[in-house]
Amino acid sequence: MAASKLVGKLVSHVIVDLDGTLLNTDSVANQILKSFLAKLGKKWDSKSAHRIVGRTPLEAAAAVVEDYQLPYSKEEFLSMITPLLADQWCNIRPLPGANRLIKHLRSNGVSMALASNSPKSNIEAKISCNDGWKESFSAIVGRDEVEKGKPSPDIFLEAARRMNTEPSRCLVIEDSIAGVTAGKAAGMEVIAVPSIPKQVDKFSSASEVVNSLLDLQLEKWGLPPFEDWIEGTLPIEPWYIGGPVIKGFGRGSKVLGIPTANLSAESFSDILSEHTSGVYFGWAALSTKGVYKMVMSIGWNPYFDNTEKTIEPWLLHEFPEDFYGEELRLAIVGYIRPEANFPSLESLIARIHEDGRIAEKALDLPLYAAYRDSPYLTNPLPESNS
Ligand code: ADP
Ligand code: RBF
Ligand code: MG
Repeated sequence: MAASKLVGKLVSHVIVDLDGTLLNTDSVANQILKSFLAKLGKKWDSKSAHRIVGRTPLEAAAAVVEDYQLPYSKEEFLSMITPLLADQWCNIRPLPGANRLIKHLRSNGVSMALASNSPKSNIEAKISCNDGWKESFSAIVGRDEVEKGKPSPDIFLEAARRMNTEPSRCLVIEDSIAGVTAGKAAGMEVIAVPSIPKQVDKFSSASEVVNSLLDLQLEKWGLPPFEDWIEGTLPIEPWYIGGPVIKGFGRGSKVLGIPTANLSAESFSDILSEHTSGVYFGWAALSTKGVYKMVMSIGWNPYFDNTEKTIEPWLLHEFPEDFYGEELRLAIVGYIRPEANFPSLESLIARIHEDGRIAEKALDLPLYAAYRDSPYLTNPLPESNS
């Protein structure tokens, strides 16, 4: 490994946060708050979600009580919402790359701790829902086991102590600003994986900011590298979406010379909240035409700074005409890179063409080629009842 590749100090131990870093807690918490507030005749605005991320439960409760002027004290509100959350703990899904990270560190014998602002009993309940997680951590530290929660360094210092190591030997992985502050205050290297999009500038104190756990390059910290990348692609657990092709911003063909057959992001908000933004690839079926190779971006297109998340599949085939309204089904089988900004339109276009070549080639590998025959793509469309 070239020394120039190292971005920070060499580490030997990893400390990860739980909610928002390994688990998609926000998605479940948002659903619960939404229905709770609806009963009070109030509308949950996901934009205030940033006031909750990375806070202790009581701080988060205080923020909601204040934002929505609820007729309860923060303690009362917390005691009402806690059992609703506890009921849903096993419905909280691991974030993309969480299982991969845990398995990788464990199989390479790297000691790993879990450090969370939640009480220890909540942490244990949540991780017990995921096979192999509890055994993978050599220490688990909850908010109730130290004097002060994040952004104070106590939780991380205690985690290092229980792993019998120095803080300077630890790498923290965190999604929240409070967590990044805490890790830095503990004298540790910190990788930020922000839960809230478009807030990257707020994480400038982190040693590095990555888009998702899929983008971790552990060799930069002297840790064993992931070895599952194949020809510039990362195999993922396949996922499937489909629907009628809708009108996009009208930019793909016109501005980039790259048409993208957009799906309605609104209709897939649940499944999209489970997948991080980025460039993915797979197979695309058009009901009347056939199955084609496909590369796509999901996200906010940083170059155009969109306010909406969009799904932009580019089918790697020349079509004589548009196919708006036609049913498009996608099997998404691999990941290429995070969405990025580019200094010029030409460099964005060049990068998308490179993504296309990577996808084109990778999809011939048996590992990915097998999904061309997925029943989801090849079965006739269900009869419409309408
Ligand atoms: P929009 O912003 O409306 O999505 P685009 O310029 O991105 O417009 O063009 C996308 C449309 O072009 C698709 O909806 C589809 O009908 C058509 N199209 C033609 N060839 C392709 C292709 N290879 N991949 C995706 N869409 C294509
Ligand atoms: N837009 C970006 O701003 N940054 C990207 O990194 C990016 N990557 C893309 C990769 C692929 C394979 C495709 C098809 C599109 C990508 N786009 C990206 C989105 C592109 O800007 C979008 O399709 C057009 O803006 C059309 O709306
Ligand atoms: Mg498009």
